[in-house]
Amino acid sequence: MYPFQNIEPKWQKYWDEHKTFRAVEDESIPKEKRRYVLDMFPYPSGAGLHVGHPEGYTATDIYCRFLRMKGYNVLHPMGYDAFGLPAENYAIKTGTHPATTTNANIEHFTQQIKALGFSYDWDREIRTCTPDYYKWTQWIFLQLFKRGLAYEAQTPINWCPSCLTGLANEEVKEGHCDRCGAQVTHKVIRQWILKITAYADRLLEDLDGLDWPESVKAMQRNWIGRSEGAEVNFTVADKDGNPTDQKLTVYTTRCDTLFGATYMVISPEHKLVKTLTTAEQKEAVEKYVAEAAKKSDLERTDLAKDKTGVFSGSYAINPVNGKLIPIWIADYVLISYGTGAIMAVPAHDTRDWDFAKKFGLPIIEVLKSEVDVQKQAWTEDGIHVNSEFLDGLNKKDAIAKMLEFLGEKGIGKKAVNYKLRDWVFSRQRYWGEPIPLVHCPDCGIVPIPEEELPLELPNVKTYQPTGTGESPLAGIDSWVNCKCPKCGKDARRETNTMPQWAGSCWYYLRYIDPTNTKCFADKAKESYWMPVDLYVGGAEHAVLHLLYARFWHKVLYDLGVVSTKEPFQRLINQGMITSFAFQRKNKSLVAVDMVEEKDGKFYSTEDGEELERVIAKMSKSLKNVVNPDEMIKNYGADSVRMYEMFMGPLTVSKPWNTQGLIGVNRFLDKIWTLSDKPMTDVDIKGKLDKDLAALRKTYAKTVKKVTEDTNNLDFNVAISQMMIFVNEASKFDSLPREMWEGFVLLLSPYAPHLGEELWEKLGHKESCAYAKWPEFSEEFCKDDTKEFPVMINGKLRAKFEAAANTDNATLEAMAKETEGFKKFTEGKTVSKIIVVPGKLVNVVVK
Ligand code: ANZ
Ligand code: ZN
Repeated sequence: MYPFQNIEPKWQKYWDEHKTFRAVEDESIPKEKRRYVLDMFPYPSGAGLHVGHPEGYTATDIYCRFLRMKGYNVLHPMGYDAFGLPAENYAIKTGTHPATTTNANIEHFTQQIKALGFSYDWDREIRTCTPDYYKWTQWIFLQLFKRGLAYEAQTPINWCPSCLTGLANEEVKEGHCDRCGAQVTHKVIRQWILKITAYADRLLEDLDGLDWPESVKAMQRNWIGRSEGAEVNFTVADKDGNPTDQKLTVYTTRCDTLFGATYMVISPEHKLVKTLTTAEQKEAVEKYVAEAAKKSDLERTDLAKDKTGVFSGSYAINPVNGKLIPIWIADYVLISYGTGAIMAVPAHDTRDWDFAKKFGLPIIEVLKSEVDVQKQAWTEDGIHVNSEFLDGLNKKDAIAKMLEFLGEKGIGKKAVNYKLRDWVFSRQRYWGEPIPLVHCPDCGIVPIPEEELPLELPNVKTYQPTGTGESPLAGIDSWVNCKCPKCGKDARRETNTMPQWAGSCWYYLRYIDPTNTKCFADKAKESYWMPVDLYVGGAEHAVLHLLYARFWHKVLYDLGVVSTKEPFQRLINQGMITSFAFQRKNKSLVAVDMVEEKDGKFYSTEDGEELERVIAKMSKSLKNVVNPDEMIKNYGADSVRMYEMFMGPLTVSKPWNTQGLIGVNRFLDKIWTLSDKPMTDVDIKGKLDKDLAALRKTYAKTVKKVTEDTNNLDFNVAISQMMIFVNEASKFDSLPREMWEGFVLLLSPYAPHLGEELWEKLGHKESCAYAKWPEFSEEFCKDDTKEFPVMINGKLRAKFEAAANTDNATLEAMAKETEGFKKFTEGKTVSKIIVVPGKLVNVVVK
């Protein structure tokens, strides 16, 4: 076994001491020869590195090493997303300061990451929880505040009763806390909110220019959810059916169905609920409103849920036909979308139809339907009917005509709505960036002067959230009580902190200039490197981090402090690394330590049931979590790196199989053995004997393929090609030195420790990190071809070109395709074709 235990630490030390991968802003290198390659930085959890981390990190590392050897100036940094709840929850349990836990975890992570030999510029390491970093997170917040993009509001927000904190919409998955799984409730508390909706259109439009997976772009588009429709004002009627001054405005995407609007619905939170409720309905309405408040949005909008509602007692006038239509209150209409009120068209909307059926409201067909709308809703397109001036028109024309009608009457206009909500940005927790604002009884909310940043997180005695909507910081009087920066009178600090997303919204900018004390990044350096050319990370960040970071970046762009509209030009999502588990007939999974293998079959050690091996997520309970440390210890970092790249294409999900890792380790062993062969000084571009010429061809193909595949991030394919070369080279007693050097360089981004060691063994005094990437004439890739004569009855009648080693059947077929063959056999019978392999084709005709 090759001595990776010695080689790997040796080169890691070398790179560290020589700062081999330090990136310098060398102005003589033109923009097109610079690359910024970014990894999603990890949250330093107590569990340490997962095998999923090195997957993306190895991919970018290979790519960066390749680029450097191709003469690019490469920025490739690493850091830690270090604020977050786990450290704080641990602090609650043990009293250990979150900073202590976080720093210990970071030490562990760093040691693990360094053991994999990644070519990061460690001088640029950042941690989002250090004051010199979050000083700038706070600074950016103040810029948002000063531009009116951060505002305070008492709003019902998603509240996790277990984490005791407010959550952003993005942190709620199907009504549950994304972090702990508890059912999310609503709570009205004072919040800081960022106006991401002000950027909705730009966040949408600029997606088009990004080289991102279509799936991620689609998720962002859906999340932003731009909807084009109309706002229509209905006049509320008095009890005699006469118009009043009161207006009710609805949002609809189908104003063309107005003739089919048979009732209206307002949300239970709508501000007109009180006004519209008549004395007779008061009791029922109040009861209903109280019930609705207890439900989550999910429960309320679930299509399958039984519709509930209550009549307000009031009517509105349908503007197109003057008919009186009842106004209902129902919780399937959300206050947070559109105007919180709708016109219901039960014939053509499923929710409205369910509701109308339940409460006996009229259903009027206005789109020619292929079903009986009294029996079910028709929600597809149809020509307009029962709609007077719209009859016979299609959807597009009818909408246009209706908009014209509404415009003329001054009762409606085009409107755009978004699903995207403003970002609830404050957290009632300790371990985050303090929000740098002061509440002054006279001056209101006053930002802390920028030169006083960072506003440092004070030490607290207890980390327990108060649960009242105040963070643990609220308990430290000495910190909370302060002087107003504007008038100097007694004031109080804001005690909410920022969410974990804040630090990761702009970390890629800090890497550019991590120690700058004057600004978050020097402008010249920023434009030297930005935008990020390649960003690799997990697919789970499609709408959270990747949307927030784009938003902040655009704000910074508007401030003129960054030079690009978008932060991440190209994005790649790595596939998930899964594992195996074992399944019983009843589909329940058995932990791997309860399984024994006999003759390739698997059995439960408990009861002997035969089990099926299936692919499953790694989980503690299935005991199938792969520990990267153990793998590095047993097989070496180069093997782990190369195996993770060899498992399959970068972007697909694939199961870990230690047997595969062992195979890759043997491959590296074989390379080590090869390096002991005598190296000759043959000129590999000159004339070679047959065997060496064949090896040269494989080498030429290997240079070509590994170059292309590495550039395209098709690492598994590149590794296969290296394996082909090594197999062939192993058959030789000696190797041309030039060829071996070239191969070592091709290998070095993949197995950098072994690469460096073999490079040194070849007599080089310097690291191969910046050695010139091998090139080799494509001429030599070609298979040797030769000319095959076609003899017909002993006479030369045709010739064709084919590879020398072409098989007989192919040669015969090719001979038959020649003009000469066709001409001289026409009208005759071919009685025999004899192929002399590698020489000629003989044809006998009669
Ligand atoms: C009449 C109508 C007729 C509608 C029809 C649909 C089909 P998107 O595309 O998602 O924007 N709506 C409006 N505000 C709502 C709210 N706050 N809560 C629940 N539903 C609301 O959906 C817009 C449509 O959803 C609107 O168009 C409205 O119903 C409903 F055949 O108006 B429509
Ligand atoms: Zn003041």
